[in-house]
Amino acid sequence: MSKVALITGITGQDGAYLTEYLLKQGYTVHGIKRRSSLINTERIDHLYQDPHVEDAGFFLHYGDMTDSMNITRIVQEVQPDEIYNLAAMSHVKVSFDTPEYTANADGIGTLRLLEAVRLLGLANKSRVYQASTSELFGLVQEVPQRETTPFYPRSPYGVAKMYAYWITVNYREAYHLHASNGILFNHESPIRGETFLTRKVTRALSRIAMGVQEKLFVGNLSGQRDWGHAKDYVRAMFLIVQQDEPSDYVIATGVTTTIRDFIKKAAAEIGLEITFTGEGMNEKGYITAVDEKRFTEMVGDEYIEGTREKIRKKTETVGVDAAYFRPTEVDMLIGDATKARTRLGWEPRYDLAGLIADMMQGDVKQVKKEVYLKKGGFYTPNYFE
Ligand code: NAP
Ligand code: G4F
Repeated sequence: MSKVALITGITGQDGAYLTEYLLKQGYTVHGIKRRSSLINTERIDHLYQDPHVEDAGFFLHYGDMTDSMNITRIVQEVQPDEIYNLAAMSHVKVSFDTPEYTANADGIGTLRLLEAVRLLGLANKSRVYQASTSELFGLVQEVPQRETTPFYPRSPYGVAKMYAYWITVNYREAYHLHASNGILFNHESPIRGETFLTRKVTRALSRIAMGVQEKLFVGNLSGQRDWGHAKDYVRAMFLIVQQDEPSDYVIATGVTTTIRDFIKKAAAEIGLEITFTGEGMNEKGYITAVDEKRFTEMVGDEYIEGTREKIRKKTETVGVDAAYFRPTEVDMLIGDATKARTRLGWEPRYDLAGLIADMMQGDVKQVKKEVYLKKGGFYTPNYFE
């Protein structure tokens, strides 16, 4: 009999990679998706299996973390061996706009799931993974951050996730659930949501290179993040759940990079040199050189003249827009994953260069498709956020 996993947040970045990983391990996977007015299962469509087929191993259920009865019913129906609670309103900036909803879905939602396991008498059967976050460290009290570093969240999202972290620990201690927190630092990929910083950058640079976007607007350029690849991080989730004893683990690369440097590195991946001048709101980024061989290989020679012109005319390519500042910011994150390395034997396979290469390739391909459609006279949306 294959093991049964239930994944909340299955339509998200991590949900998609984890589903793929677990299916490869022979698991039967059940996922909770929200009803939306348009189909939003793009990240998992390649994994879809017709439920009418006899040996189907992948099932989707409608649900929402704000609905206790729904969560309880699904847990009862699925009787999972492992539950990965990945569902969340996961955008830090948006959490300032929707603080109550964020607390409900990200904080109380975790309680709903744990309580379902307890009330259904599944405490000895269903292991729980809780998607905790480096946002818990917020105004960092120690560098680098490890499992023992005190928390100081800096957003409604961070505070909601702090509740979720501690309620997971409490259910472990009170009811002996095999419940663990993965304190994951930022992890990205070609299927990262388009409004998170890395994807916004790789997508915008690809569009700028091919002449379908003029400029990239960002907020705080000096923030620092410890960025890893989501594929490595879902492997860590799985390893955490397989341990005999539940525990909490920091998952990070141990390397931190400023947003400014991320932009420069992503541009360099396609042969563009970006130079920043000025400070604060007046900081601006310009394309100052092009490695034409690299650019031709990665993007195509038909776009080189447009790039040369941007260099000649000193076109502003990156600008700062205060709309992207947060009321309270997390300035710097860098994780120490020694516990995960020693106890789980987990090591990231991607470094930042590998992550950027993967993301830039993904977005150049996407934008080529966009350009192709535009040339064919079809409408393509812009999606600026
Ligand atoms: P994501 O791409 O934003 O995916 C979030 C998922 O949660 C989506 O499937 C979303 O559904 C679902 N969801 C949101 N609200 C829900 C609700 N009320 N009920 C049911 N489902 C809901 O996030 P991710 O990057 O994959 O991250 C996965 C988890 O890890 C999240 O809990 C996040 O907070 C946490 N985390 C992420 C990182 C990171 O760097 N990626 C780091 C640390 C922790 P829709 O598709 O319908 O929106
Ligand atoms: O990509 P971000 O929005 O990610 P953030 O805020 O670090 O949160 C992500 O990682 C957390 C783990 O630490 C997760 F828990 C959370 O769910 C999410 O996945 O922003 C990264 C940095 C911030 O300092 C932000 O202020 O980039 C800065 N930034 C500058 N300009 C921007 C922008 N962020 C976004 N999203 N958009 C901008 O234009």
